[in-house]
Amino acid sequence: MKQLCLVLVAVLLASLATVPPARATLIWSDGFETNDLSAWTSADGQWKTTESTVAAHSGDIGVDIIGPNSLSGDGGDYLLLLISTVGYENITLSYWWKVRAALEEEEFVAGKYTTDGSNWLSAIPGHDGPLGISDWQLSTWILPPEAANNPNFGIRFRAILGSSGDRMHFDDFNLTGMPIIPEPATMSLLGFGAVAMLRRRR
Ligand SMILES: [Ca+2]
Ligand SMILES: [Ca+2]
Repeated sequence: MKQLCLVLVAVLLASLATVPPARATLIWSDGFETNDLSAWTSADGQWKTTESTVAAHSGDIGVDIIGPNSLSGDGGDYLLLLISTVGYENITLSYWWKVRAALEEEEFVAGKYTTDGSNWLSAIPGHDGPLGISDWQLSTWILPPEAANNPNFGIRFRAILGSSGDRMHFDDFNLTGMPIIPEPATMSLLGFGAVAMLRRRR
């Protein structure tokens, strides 16, 4: 009987060992190589793809934002993505950006996220003027727990640039998360049974 219990425990441990560790999984990405903004929910005003080695961090194409941007209504030109993160936790957004032509004071391309589809919260870091011309830089947003397993998650970039002398490029957006793995209830019960049997033997 003791041997049977030991075998049971060994089988249980082996089955636990074969459960793969959760890995960051790609939920959504855009490197703009299709030369359009179809991966996004919407893009207005001056948001466009541009095929040029200067505008692309990788491949041939990146997204381009230049002034002047709309100042009507809520003001600015918006690049918007509404996307469900249901089934994922530890949500992270990364992307590359550069300043092609300098931004002055009060000009910006503000990146924000939403967890309810309507209220927008600041992410770190922003792209606020004054900003000098720069090479490609990587931004990584580690989003709060409210962004996880959320059907109303979204990101947006709002551009307020004064003139055609203000310009930025973005490329290689990656939204990742860890798949939420449900508790293996049957396995726990099995383990509990094996331990209970061992205890009874003592
Ligand atoms: Ca690209
Ligand atoms: Ca300007």
